[in-house]
Amino acid sequence: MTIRSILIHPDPRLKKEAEPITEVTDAVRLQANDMLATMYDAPGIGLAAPQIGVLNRMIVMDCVKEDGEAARPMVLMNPEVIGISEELNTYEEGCLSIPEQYADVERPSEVDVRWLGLDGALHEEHFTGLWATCVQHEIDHLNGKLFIDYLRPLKRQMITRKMQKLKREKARA
Ligand code: K1U
Ligand code: ZN
Repeated sequence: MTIRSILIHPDPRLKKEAEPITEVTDAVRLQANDMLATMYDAPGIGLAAPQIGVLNRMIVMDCVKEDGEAARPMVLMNPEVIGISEELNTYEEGCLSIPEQYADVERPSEVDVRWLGLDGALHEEHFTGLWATCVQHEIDHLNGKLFIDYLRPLKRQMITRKMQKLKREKARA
């Protein structure tokens, strides 16, 4: 298992639409293990393939936060939202590609999602709470969308400038 580096915004690879995965190969299984290891190491509750510079439609998640509750690592390929609740929920989101920046984002509070699993079968699940927020945030990554794209242009610009500065400082170090 390899911890992959996470791209920091702004990066053109974070703005691209990712390609569907057509077959569950050894390379795909390796990518899933690397992504889970990278997410837990960060630490984060989700990660999408474009964030490690791989432009395919794989996301991983584990939103179990309670101490003592069993972890639930999930790998979703080609995930599709097939139903949304009318009710909305606001959550202060963060992003591993936009470190230390947080903002309120409003999204449907519950979603139904269909995806291809590592077992080669199609799965469907109804997500609520943090899982619903996280799966929508990760699917956005597959479509080149970041949580800051929901913010007012001025706030988005401010965060982008902070990230440009952070990247310049990291490059110098
Ligand atoms: O996609 C990502 O960048 C990962 C991101 C997922 C996410 C967070 C919040 C709302 C929606 C989606 C993160 O995991 S940021 C880190 C984070 O939220 C966290 C880290 C450690 C413990 C608990 C949460
Ligand atoms: Zn993110």
